[in-house]
Amino acid sequence: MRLEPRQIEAFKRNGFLAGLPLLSDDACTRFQQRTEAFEQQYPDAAQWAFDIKANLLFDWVYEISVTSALLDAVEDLIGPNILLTNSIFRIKPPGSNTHYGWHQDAARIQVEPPFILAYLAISNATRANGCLRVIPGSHRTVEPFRLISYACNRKVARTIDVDERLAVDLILNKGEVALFHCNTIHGSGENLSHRPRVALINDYTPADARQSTGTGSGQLVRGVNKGTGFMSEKVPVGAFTLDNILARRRTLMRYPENVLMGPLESGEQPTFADDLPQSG
Ligand SMILES: O=C(O)CCC(=O)C(=O)O
Repeated sequence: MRLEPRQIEAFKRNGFLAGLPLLSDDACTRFQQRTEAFEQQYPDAAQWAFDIKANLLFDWVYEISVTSALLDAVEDLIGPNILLTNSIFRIKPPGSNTHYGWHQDAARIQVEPPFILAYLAISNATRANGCLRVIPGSHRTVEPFRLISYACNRKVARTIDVDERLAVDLILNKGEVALFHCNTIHGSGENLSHRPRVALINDYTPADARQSTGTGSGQLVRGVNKGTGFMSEKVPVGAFTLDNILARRRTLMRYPENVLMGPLESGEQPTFADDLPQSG
């Protein structure tokens, strides 16, 4: 599915494009069922396995992320050589107070040319369940931020000064996708509804991009990667296998400075959460 010139212009102007019907109902339902089955089977692992680079762990995350209609839209914004550099689950259970303060994803490590994010609405995203909110036009500059502690021993940036009156709610139907620039200020509130809000958020990076700090890595999902900036990652075979967990671990040890984990302090060793499944 190709974007129209007016949609590309709107993205350039506002830093986001919402409401693109790119995923089938079936694909979303299967995805949600697999998510729930994994949470039931591995309740402890879900916290880290659904976080950084889940696309290296689960073949079904990789598969939904390379849906051709979705990649067509991504290609229209960042060009033909595309890396999937991250997938994270963002699930807000009914009534949960999970919320995300205002931030820009490329605040700590800048990426040039910039990457884009795709919010895949696996369930409807509404005001009541804490849909994504964005500040139009905020993608042009990186704003001052502070660091806060986050799950899995991570630190994340939070933008200091945001005029919330400008915020736009990205209300989406199940199967719709919102695309936004890596510097678009965004955040979201609590889930006050009685249903889960389920989303997958993917980063798509031009293969010739470079990071301001460290070396990034990603799976080539379209075109070619000459390896000038981002290193190539393997495609997972199966879901949550030992091979996949070890491959993710090797990647995060070798290229620890990614936009989610941020730059290492001098002498700091990379840390990230994982665990090996217990053998029967
Ligand atoms: O899922 C959301 O509403 C926002 C998530 C987000 O911005 C993040 O994880 O950085």
